[in-house]
Amino acid sequence: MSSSASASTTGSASPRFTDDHVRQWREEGFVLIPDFFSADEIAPILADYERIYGLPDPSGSGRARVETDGESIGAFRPDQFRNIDQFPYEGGREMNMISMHPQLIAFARALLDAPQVHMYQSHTWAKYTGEADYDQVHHCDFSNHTLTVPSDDVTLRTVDFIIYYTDVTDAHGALHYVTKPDAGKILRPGTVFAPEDKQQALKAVEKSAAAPAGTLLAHSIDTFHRGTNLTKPGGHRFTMTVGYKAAGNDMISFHIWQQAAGRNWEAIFRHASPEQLRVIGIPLPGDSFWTERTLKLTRARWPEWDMTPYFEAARLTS
Ligand SMILES: O=C(O)CCC(=O)C(=O)O
Ligand SMILES: [Fe+2]
Repeated sequence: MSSSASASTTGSASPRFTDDHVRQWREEGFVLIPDFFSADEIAPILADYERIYGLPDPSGSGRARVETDGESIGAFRPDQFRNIDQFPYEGGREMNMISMHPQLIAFARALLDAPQVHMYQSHTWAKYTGEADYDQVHHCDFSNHTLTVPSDDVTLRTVDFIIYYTDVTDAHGALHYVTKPDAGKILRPGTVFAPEDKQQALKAVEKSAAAPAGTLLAHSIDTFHRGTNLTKPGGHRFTMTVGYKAAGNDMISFHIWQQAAGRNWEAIFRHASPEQLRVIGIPLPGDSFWTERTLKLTRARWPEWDMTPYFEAARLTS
C-alpha cells in the first residue's frame, strides 16, 4: 500500500496514516495514532457522551464503588460492560458518522489489504473510576467475533479500532497490550490462548496504550491485550470500539445492523455517502440490486434518505 494509493480512497484529503502504521499493525499487532481525529471532530462527540452517560462527581461518589488491589490477576466481570451502546447512536451527526469516517474506511482497507471492507461492530464505552474492577487478563478478542479462530490470512482477520474521546492515561484505565513478537516468545507464535500460568510473563512485557483524546488505536482479533483499572479519583474514560472486516468474510460478525432496524438510522441515511453506506452492506449506485422496484420501495421505507445518485445510476429520475 502506498500513500498515494490510499489517497484515492480518502477523497481529496491526505491520508491520516502511513505505510509505517500499516507495517507496524501487521508486524506488532498494534498501532496508536495520536491526533488521527482533530479536536474539532472530537468535541461534539464528547458532548454527546457527557449528555448520554454523564460526568462523574469529581469526588468519585455517586457511582457504585469497588475496591481494587491492582495486584491480583484480572478477570472479565459483567459490571465492566455497563455504559455500552451500539451504532446508530442517540447522538448527533458526528457521533453517528465517525465510525464510517472516510479515513477510517481507507485505513481498514489498507490494513486488511482488502478492496472492500464491512463495518461489523461499533459501540460506545464509558468507564468510571470505582464503577467496576476493569482489570482483565490478557486475551485476544476473537471468541465473540468468530466461531473459528483468527485466520492465517491477514485479509480474513479484522481491524479493531478504539477511538479516544477523553485523554486516556494509565490512571484512566489505558488498555495494555503485548506486541506479537513479544507474545510469541512467551506463548507459541500465532497462538491466541493465554493460560493462567503465562499471565504474569505477559504482564511483565506489556505496553500501555495511554494517549490523548483524538487518538486512534488499531489492533485485531489475534492480539493480546487487557483492560486495566481506572484509579484516578472521579476519573472517566470515553471510547468507541469500531470493527472492520473484508467485505464478504462470513466468518466474522458482532453487531447485526438489520436487527437494530428501530434505531436512529435517520442520522445515517441523512449524512452518509454511498461509499460509507457500502460498509454496512448497502450496494453502490449502479449495482444490479437497484431496480426500479427496489429503488422505489427503499425510498418509501427511508424517506429521509436522498437516493438521487442511486436513481440516476439506474437512469431513473423519480
Ligand atoms: O477497554 C479496554 O481498554 C479493553 C477492554 C477489552 O479488551 C475487552 O473487554 O475485551
Ligand atoms: Fe479485549
